[in-house]
Amino acid sequence: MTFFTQTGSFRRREDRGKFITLEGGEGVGKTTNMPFIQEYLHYHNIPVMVTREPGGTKLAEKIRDLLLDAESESISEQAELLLMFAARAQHIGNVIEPALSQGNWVLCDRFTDATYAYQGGGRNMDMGTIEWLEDLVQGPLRPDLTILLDMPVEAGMARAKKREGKVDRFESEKISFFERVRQAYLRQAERYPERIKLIKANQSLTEVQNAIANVIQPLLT
Ligand code: T5A
Repeated sequence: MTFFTQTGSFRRREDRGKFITLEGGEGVGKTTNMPFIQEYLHYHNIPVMVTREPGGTKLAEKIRDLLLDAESESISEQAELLLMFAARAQHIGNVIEPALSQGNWVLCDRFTDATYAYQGGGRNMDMGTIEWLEDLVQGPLRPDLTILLDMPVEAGMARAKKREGKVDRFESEKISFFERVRQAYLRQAERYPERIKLIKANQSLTEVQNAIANVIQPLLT
């Protein structure tokens, strides 16, 4: 996935921008749909900054490299969790909050729901600890909208495998890990039905993108 953080050449708005996150398991189509959402917002004359987690700043991208490196020394679950939130703290302070407060919208490929899914679900870590870190690092910041792309794990992994490139540290986990990730995402969606909108990812790209446009549309008014 190519990392890019960019703002459109639009007039700044007086209001605070909206924060949209895109979530889902491996190969569900997050990276594929980011440019579509960006263009959809541009079409509606909305200045948008596109970013990702872990990552989004120079330091956070270095943390990402450490976390995804399949050949690194074994990383403890606690270290993994804390590195995710360390990267997030940098990202929020240096990129997300400044953009939102200047009236830009922020579109982020994964955010804290991924921590609930991968560290909470996949690694079976304590959800209360994740909540505590979420409050510590984010304060009141939560996405205005989270688009959760969902499909059966094996189908998503088959899609992901078709892509070129090395398998990262997470992608080398067992299928049972990704089943737990998926279930944790679905529980998050049940817990926050107003914020998290579930979209079936195993439909044609056009159908997925129509569904995405439908869930973004109410934010535009
Ligand atoms: N992580 C992250 C944590 O553990 N905790 C955290 O808190 C955070 C923030 C990051 C890793 O870090 C972990 C989770 C991740 O393992 P990543 O690169 O952000 O890694 O995430 P990946 O899941 O690895 O991203 P992928 O690139 O694998 O999946 P995508 O982006 O969902 O899938 P995409 O868009 O590349 O699509 C896969 C293939 O499917 C095709 C595409 O063309 C592509 O070939 N495709 C479709 N084909 C048919 N029909 C459709 N509708 C299609 N949509 C896409």
